[in-house]
Amino acid sequence: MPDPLLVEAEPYDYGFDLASTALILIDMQRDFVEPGGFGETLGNDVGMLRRVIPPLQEVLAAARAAGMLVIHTREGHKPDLSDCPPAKLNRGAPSMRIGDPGPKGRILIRGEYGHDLIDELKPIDGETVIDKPGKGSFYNTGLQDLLTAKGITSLIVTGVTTEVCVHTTVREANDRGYECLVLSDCVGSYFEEFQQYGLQMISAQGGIFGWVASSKQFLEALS
Ligand code: C5J
Repeated sequence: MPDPLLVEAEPYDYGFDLASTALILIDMQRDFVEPGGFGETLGNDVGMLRRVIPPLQEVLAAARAAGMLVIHTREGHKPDLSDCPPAKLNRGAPSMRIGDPGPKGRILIRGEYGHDLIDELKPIDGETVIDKPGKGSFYNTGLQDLLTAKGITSLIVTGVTTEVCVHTTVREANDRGYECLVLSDCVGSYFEEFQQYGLQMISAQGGIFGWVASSKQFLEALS
């Protein structure tokens, strides 16, 4: 067994090997990072999330070059909304609800233009796209079976938003025994303070949910 690669991280170095580690990109969808989608209907400035795109492009290219398993997720629902609980549908006071017609198609509905992944981070052949109805990537999806089949025990976590789908996924993964490294500049929030506290919550208390490092620190370990 080769020595693990080491990333300088909080709260301490994160060790991983390429064969048992996957890069996961959470919900880099037009509905969250472009105007006219779900994120904006909730009153958010989607520009806040776009800053993750350049570092995430670099990480994605490096992970592909290293032969790592790459997984993308998309949050969204069936056109008949049968997988969207009323509690989710009716929550808050958005200008448009899930399923309503928007400038990029029906909000957060599978098959619609806005639901799809942004052009800058499109999957390539062989990469899995997990469609998820919830905030977490494990709930009601085939993610765990896929990771088990591929022998994956560690996850490099990126995507949006830090305190919602990224956090929920990291918590779900941590409870299932996966070792998660969250890349601080490759996850984004509409709220600056949630970004800071969201990251601190992961690595605090000796790494209660996992580790946090920058994309630069991760790329240094890969090189
Ligand atoms: C949200 C997500 N924020 N992908 N979804 O509703 O974080």
